[in-house]
Order: sequence, then structure tokens, then C-alpha cells
Amino acid sequence: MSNPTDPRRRRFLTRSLLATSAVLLAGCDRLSRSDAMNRLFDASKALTQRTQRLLASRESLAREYAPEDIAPSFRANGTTNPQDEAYRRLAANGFRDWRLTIDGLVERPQTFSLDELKAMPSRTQITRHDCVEGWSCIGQWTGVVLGDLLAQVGVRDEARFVVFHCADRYRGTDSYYESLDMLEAYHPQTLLAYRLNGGDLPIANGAPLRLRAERQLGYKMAKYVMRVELVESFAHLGRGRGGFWEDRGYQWWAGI
Ligand SMILES: Nc1nc2c(c(=O)[nH]1)N[C@H]1C(S)=C(S)[C@@H](COP(=O)(O)O)O[C@H]1N2
Ligand SMILES: [Mo]
Repeated sequence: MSNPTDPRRRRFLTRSLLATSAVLLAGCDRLSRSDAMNRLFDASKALTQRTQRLLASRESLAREYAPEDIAPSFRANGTTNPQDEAYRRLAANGFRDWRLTIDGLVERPQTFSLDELKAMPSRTQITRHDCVEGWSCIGQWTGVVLGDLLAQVGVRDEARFVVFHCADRYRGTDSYYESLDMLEAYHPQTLLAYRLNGGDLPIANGAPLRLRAERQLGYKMAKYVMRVELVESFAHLGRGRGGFWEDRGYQWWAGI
């Protein structure tokens, strides 16, 4: 082994480093003299920055609040007491016979009882709910991280959206449903919640299970979720716009 402090070795290293940096400088110089090359570099740098900013904002967390910020009672909106026969029967029995189905473009379609969901690792978060009708409310939600459930059933590569099918027909019209893209579905604050402010989720707020997608407006947060379906497109559902209110003119992308 040669001694790293050997003067001959040091001279050799210095010479080769100088030679390398000369080549690098020449390389840089050549590149910097080409305007076309410069434009290409600038353009790709701008593109990368824009993409990164976009991604960063889509991965950012919704603000979480302190326990003292929780509203004394969480407001309910939309359907607050589903009259649908099947739902009424499940509610009458304390949701013991209720099952969540996860199917569509998944490797292992599965059903879960409420107890099974409650036995999985949970997340609790205090967040603000914003409704387009002009009110906000801060509440504490506990539930299963949707990404954990998706990992259990194994999402297939073709899946592009997660659809939430609900038990209620809003004002007796059509079944309520909603959808998220995969980035929103795998967001760490996206939950299927079964608790509100430390108690069982009330019927008014979506019992036994409702979606929390904390960076989205209230109408995205499907209540009375019965089935989660992975799809490539939602063109075949409802009127094809990805949600009950989207079918009636609301924006599909409801990020806040
Ligand atoms: N199944 C179902 N989910 C729903 C609705 C509904 O009518 N049915 N209303 C939506 C709207 S507009 C809002 S603001 C929230 C209200 O949730 P909350 O009742 O817990 O306040 O639920 C959303 N999810
Ligand atoms: Mo809403």
C-alpha cells in the first residue's frame, strides 16, 4: 500500500486533479458558450422547480389545531339521518352487521367489520372542515389511514381514482358518492374516520365511517361510506363527473 502522505503520491494526485478540473472547466466553458444549450438548461430547471413546487404543495399537510380549538359541537350538513332501508337496519343494530367492502382494481378484494377497522393502527387529528356553503368547524377525527387499507388490499397499477360509495340518497334523489386521486388517497391525513371528538361518530356526521380528506372542501368528505372502489375512470358512475355534487356543477378538484 502506498502511503497517502508520500510526496510522490501527493504530486501525482495534485497533477491529476488539476488535469481533471481543466477538463471540467473546458467542458463547462463549452457548454456555457452554447446559447441553445443554455436555453435548454434554463427551461429544464424551471420545469423541475415548477414540478417540485407543485408536488410539494400536493404533499403538504393540512393545518392541525390544539384541543382548545375544537368547536363545542360539530355542525352537520347534507344528509344527517339517512332514511334508506338498508342503512336504517344496520343503524338499529349498532352497525354490528355493517361491513366495508374494498374492491375494483385491487389484488385482494376484502370486507372489514367496524371492529376490524378499529383494531388497525389509527390516526387522530384536529382539523378544520370548510363547507362551500360558507361555514367552517374544527373537530378531532380518529380513523384508519386510507393508505394503510389500500396497502392491505393491494392497489393494481391501472387504478387512478378511489371512489367512495355511500349509503344515503341525498334528499331521496341519487346515491351520494365521491372520488379522490391516488395522491390524495395516500396522503397521510386522509382517513376513514369512526370517531369524532373522542366519541363514536354520530349518525349526523356519517356513522359508522366517513372520509376525511383534510386538504379538500367538505363535499369531498363522503359520509356513510359502504364501499371503496378502485377505478381507472369514473365515467360510468352517476353522471360521470366523479361525485354527487360534481354531477351538479361543483369542481372535482376541491383543494383548499
Ligand atoms: N354521504 C354523504 N356525504 C356527505 C354529504 C352528504 O349529503 N351525504 N354532504 C357533504 C357536505 S356538503 C359536507 S359540508 C359534509 C358535512 O359533514 P358533516 O355533516 O360532518 O358536517 O359532508 C359531505 N359528505
Ligand atoms: Mo358542504
